[in-house]
Amino acid sequence: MIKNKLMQWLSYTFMLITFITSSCSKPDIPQLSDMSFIPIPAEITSDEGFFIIGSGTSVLVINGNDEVVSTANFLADYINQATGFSVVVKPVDNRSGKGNIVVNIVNDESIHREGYELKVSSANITITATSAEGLFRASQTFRQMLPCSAERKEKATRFGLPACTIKDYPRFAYRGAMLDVSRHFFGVDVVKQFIDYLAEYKMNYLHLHLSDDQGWRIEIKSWPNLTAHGGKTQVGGGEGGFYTQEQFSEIVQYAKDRFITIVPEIDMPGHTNAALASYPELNENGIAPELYTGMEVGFSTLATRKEITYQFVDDVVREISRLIPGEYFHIGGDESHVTKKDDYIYFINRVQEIVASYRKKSIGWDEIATANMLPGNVAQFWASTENAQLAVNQGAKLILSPSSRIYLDMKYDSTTVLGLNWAGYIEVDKAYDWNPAQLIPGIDETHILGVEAPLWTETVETLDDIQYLIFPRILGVAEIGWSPEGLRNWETYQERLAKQAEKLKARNINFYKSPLVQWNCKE
Ligand code: TNX
Repeated sequence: MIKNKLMQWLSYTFMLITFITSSCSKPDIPQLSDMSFIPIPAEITSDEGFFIIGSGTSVLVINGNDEVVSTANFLADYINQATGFSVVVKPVDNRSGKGNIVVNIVNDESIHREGYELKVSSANITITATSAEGLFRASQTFRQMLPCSAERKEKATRFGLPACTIKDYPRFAYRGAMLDVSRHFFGVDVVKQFIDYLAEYKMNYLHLHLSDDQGWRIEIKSWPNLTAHGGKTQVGGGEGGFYTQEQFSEIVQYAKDRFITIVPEIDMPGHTNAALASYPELNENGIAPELYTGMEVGFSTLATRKEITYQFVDDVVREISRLIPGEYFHIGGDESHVTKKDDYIYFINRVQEIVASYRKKSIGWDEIATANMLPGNVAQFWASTENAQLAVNQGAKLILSPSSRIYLDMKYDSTTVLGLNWAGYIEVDKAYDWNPAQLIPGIDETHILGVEAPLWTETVETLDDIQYLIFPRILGVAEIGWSPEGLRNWETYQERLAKQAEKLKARNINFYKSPLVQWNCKE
């Protein structure tokens, strides 16, 4: 009897000790070298020690305005989603940061507006930045330090991070992607998802291709038939769709909260069949064509010598400009094969003036460099090096979207089912392994505003399709735009990309498992 009691007591004691030691024992601390950062930060140093994030950890904000505090919530959310904790953000006015994540907003001109320092030490984690934007970029780096299990939303309880110091800032001011919502329409939720993908890799512009031959996708109150008729179909004859101005504003705000600027594109004078079908007066012959659901390009043009055309452009630019805080309005200008050269130049010159009158700068595909570019306007290189040089000779900056490198609608190889191949096949290494400053003769870093990867959607119908074509190539584009050239090479990038696989899988992202990448994850 006594012996039994003793045995029982011993076993309870043993269970208690096991419980205490297991719940307080140090979690595995990952090695800094096992982590995969894309885009790779400018400077990473490994320090002594580690920090454990537990249920008592808070995010303390020093010197932060409301925007900083709400941005700090992203950081708390990443941790909470990963752990099931309820980490909170607290604005504080002192540095009582021990055991916490401290966000310190400083006035320091040596830190880039989007730059940050992220320091993990045994005492705490500090993020130093000059703005909410820098904090947001830092939060993405922090998110990439979380274990794969975090993305699987398994409640991982406490987890540790190795001590380190990361100093980071972007190479180019413009790091973007384009989504064509005209050839196939994508609703607000898909666009938000797309924005989340960009934010994660520190991209800061989303260009929305809002009109083309196959569909007009944004409500214009003064020209309602653009969407009532011109938004009714898409490639293949599906039902199409459009954003009301309220929905569009919701997208703009969602992007803004993630420090992404929306660049709206109204493609003109070509690529305008949907508008021409909606308003006969915009046509040279005054006759509206049928709606178009094919994939050919270059057959449509606005009537460039009719005044009504400029009233139309003015109304469209005015209504859209009011909805965007960003400085750029994209006027298209590509493949106007049925517009006479003189008419094209006359049109592009006038449209740039209209855009300027609403205090926006124009971006246009590289053909616009054949017109007179207004100061501050930007040419988007996609095909013609000659046009790119024309633009630079006029003092304009370039966004680089070389079709043979980063057109995300190009097939990976001959077996890819989705996509096109007019600019060649683009494997993951080809999309990554090029230097913007050495792409076009005579064009160097100082002429380049940044890079943008377009996703044209003639063959793309679902979020699953979008994922397959952008993942993983878009990660490479993000790194080209953000990271110092000296830190980039395919071999080490390939290893970092391989380590992202588990996280992509955990999030159910349908990505292309390129045979050039040794996919793995060390967890
Ligand atoms: C060319 S790139 C186009 C688009 C097509 C794309 C398909 C450019 C400025 N124009 O109209 O959708 O090819 O890859």
